[in-house]
Amino acid sequence: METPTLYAYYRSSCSWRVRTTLNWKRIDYETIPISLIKDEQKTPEYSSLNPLQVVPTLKIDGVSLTQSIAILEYLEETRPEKPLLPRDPIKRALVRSLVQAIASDTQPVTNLRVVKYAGEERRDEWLNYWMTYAFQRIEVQLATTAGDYCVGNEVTLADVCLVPQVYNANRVNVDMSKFPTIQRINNKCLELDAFKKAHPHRQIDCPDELKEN
Ligand SMILES: N[C@@H](CCC(=O)N[C@@H](CS)C(=O)NCC(=O)O)C(=O)O
Repeated sequence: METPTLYAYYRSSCSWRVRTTLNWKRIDYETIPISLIKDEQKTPEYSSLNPLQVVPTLKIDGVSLTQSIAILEYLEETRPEKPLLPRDPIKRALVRSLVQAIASDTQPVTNLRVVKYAGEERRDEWLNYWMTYAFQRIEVQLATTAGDYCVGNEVTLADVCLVPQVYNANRVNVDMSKFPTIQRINNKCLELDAFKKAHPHRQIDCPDELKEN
């Protein structure tokens, strides 16, 4: 079987979700960096793989898959070992609710093209506002679902989505002391190899000044 190829940007939270899931499920893959700073997501070559002109794209099983959550669900359905969705339908719904709170309600308003349109001079204030807003609500939701991780004591897709969002929040100085549950879960996930290996600072396209081993 051909090795899957992930088209990704080191700092993209959506790319990080896919990296963590591939690592968690012990799927070997190659990375092809797509620089969002250089607008490489808009080149004709890349657009032919991903007409949405965003990262990530995962080439796997003879197809190019787009949309990180669709990719995570595909990996879960085709590689069910080391599951990231609970068996219990209620818990699954709780996981998917948190996934959407991050992937559908939070990341889109903090995305590069949205921030550019809102105005570069407002960038950090805009990002800080929307991530603080989201975390205030997610922290309350986690009070009813969390154990060691977002939903109970097993790692799920909710954790996979939460960790990159916390990294982004830290970049714009969101006051994370207001969100103790989110912080605790984030720190616990970052002790796990799958999350550590997927960290932006360990990617081949990470600039030298940020790179970690
Ligand atoms: N819903 C998409 C969002 C993809 C997305 O917005 N990716 C960002 C990086 S996290 C991107 O490529 N942004 C480029 C741009 O806005 O031009 C997914 O989950 O894959």
